Amino acid sequence: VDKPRLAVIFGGRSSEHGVSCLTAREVLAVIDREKYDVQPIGITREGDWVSETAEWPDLEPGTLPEVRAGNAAFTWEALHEFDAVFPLLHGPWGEDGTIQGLLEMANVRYVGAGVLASAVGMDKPFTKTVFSAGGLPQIPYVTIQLWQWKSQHDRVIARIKALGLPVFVKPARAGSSSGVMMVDSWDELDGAVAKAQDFDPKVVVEAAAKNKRELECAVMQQPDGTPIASVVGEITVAEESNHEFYDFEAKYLDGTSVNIVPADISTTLSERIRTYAVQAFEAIGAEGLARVDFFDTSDGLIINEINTMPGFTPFSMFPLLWEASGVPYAELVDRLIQLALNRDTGLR
Ligand code: G1L
Repeated sequence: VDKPRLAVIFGGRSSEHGVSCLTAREVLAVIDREKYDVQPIGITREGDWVSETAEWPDLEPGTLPEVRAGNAAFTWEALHEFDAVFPLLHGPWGEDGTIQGLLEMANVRYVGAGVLASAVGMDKPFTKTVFSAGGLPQIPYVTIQLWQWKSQHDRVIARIKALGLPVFVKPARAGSSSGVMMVDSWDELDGAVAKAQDFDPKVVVEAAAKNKRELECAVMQQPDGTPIASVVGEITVAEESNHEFYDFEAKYLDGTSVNIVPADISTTLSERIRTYAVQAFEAIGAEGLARVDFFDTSDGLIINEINTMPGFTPFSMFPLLWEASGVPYAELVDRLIQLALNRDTGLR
């Protein structure tokens, strides 16, 4: 019997290139080669596609996995030869859905969310619109299109000031935290918006949640398609970090955060989060997996975002949450591959 042929695609032009390579190494290390024929495919920082050997990254201990630019070029036409693709990358501008669109065009099944859910999940204002329609509780916010900032400046400023200080200013579609600023005096607003606009002409300004705890929940589809929620985890700032009130920097900018799994919260709160996480998954039409992030604030529980391409090393929150829910990393990877292989696309 032929084994299913599986491609793992990693690297890419985004700032997450290195993270993607590290993640691919971990995923490739746990895929059962008795069960699947595995082809690693790298994308260089310049955007060139290369076939890697089945043994990639095949490294000296202590060196970092990299895409080997000198290898044979991989051409998109070859994608349809695979039974499933594991796309471990973000679009170059964080505008996701692009790799999924390419895989749709190639008529190949893949792990994770489709074009629409991937793109919605990457776009903060659009996610908020969909979450509102799904009845999920959110923090007040204002979306600024570049043209509004230029031609309706005063009106936009009035709406932002109604949020109250402090506010967070964020590019609408930057995958990571680049271009994100906290504003605690209105004089800083113009500068912060200009900075966010360098990353994306569309910007969101959000009210800052008070006394917040950041809680995360993982969702994965069962073989029958039902999405189920993991235990809940918390992200906290490491004790030794000397950030005073810029917890934000510690958590998002220099990685001094700590994952606590499961979070020390009440069963009531945990159950509400797990229910909302599945609702959020359904609201955006996600497939396969997603991580859903919440803030528990003095004004109540708020949903922050959904990530259809979450951190995925064995030490990232999504795998840790499943590990604590009884699904170890290798099994998680296998379940996601099986979901992709069995996906009923209706078209093929
Ligand atoms: F394919 C999945 F499962 F949908 C998937 C795709 C991408 C899961 C996780 C990721 N994550 C990443 O690619 C990254 C966080 C390593 C960014 Cl490059």
